[in-house]
Amino acid sequence: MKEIKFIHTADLHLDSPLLGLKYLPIDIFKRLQESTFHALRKIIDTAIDQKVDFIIIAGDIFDGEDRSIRAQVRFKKEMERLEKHNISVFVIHGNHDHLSGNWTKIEMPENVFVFGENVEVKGFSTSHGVTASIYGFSYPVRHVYERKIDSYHKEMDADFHIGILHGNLEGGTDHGNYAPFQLKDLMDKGFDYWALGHIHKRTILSEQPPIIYPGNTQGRHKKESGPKGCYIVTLNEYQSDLTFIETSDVIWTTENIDARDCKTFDDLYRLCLQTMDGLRKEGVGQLLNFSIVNLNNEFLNLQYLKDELLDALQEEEKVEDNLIWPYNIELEEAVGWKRNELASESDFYEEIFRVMDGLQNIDEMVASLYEHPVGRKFLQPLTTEVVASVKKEAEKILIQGLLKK
Ligand SMILES: [Mn+2]
Repeated sequence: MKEIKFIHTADLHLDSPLLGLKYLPIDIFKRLQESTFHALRKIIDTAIDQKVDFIIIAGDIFDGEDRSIRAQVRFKKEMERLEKHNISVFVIHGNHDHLSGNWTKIEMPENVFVFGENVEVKGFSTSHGVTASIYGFSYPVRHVYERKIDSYHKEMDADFHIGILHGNLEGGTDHGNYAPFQLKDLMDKGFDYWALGHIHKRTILSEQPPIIYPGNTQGRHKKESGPKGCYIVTLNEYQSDLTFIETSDVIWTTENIDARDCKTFDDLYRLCLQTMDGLRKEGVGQLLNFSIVNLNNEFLNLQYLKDELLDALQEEEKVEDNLIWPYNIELEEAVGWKRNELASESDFYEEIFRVMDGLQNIDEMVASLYEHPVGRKFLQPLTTEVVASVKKEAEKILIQGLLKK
């Protein structure tokens, strides 16, 4: 059977700073500073361990157009490790590490093939004689708005055809509309795989043929949350197989906490600590944003509370594999209200309470939940007490929501 196996990665942004963090202890700062390199090393370890035929890097290897020397040297070392294992690397450069940047050129070893500024094809052959044609181009300048997709054409007689493209799926609004394409453009080329880069959120645009944004390899700010990584791809004549490999050393997380039962600072502090312990994950660090809601109205100065709480939580944290670094706390107070006061003040609320009191068919309303094959396993039996507490809770959510507006 003809088969090839490779790693598809993109947007490594080596040496990128992580944004939105203040006053980090030096050893935590150092770990975060290393995180993009950690991801690179993980990719290379995986390639060697899995004995892949080659690696594709679909642009933005380097974060800045100056391609920091530190980043280039580290990248070169990792490429040399691959060379020792006879693993080739197919590289394109994207909008961040485009070819016109002002960078000091460091020669890469011979197993690294970098695509030029026009779409070109490179041939590859495995030790078993399975062949692939690999297509791509590097950004000559930062802004490439042309439809470069029109220059990709199936060439050469190969077992597999793979396109590499750093560009934007048209219609997405959050990213620079570089080298834009539509899904159909890629489909129509008749390739076996499209290795995309540019969008940092992992996205599978198509499964057959696979058209994939693997996302970046290490989140760099709050919005790039959750695990990040690359794909191991196996293609044969009949099917494709994709395995996601997590490469991020540190992930960005937001955790919601309901503080309605906390009466004192200590209660709140303990609840946060407990939550952090529940989140710990072997071998992965986390940058944590706490979103605390329903905070008791008796807490006065919220800014002070927030600063003190953050300090207290950070105080105990050591740089260990399963580090959790709370970097931000959002506080939202519960809205206080009294039923009879609201009802006498406003006809609208009086009407709501009248309807709530008259509700008889709560069990019908939640029936679909109780019939759900998975959901029902987690539910308490629908006793009179449960019905009453559901009703009470619903009223609370509704009124608090209305009062906040
Ligand atoms: Mn990028």
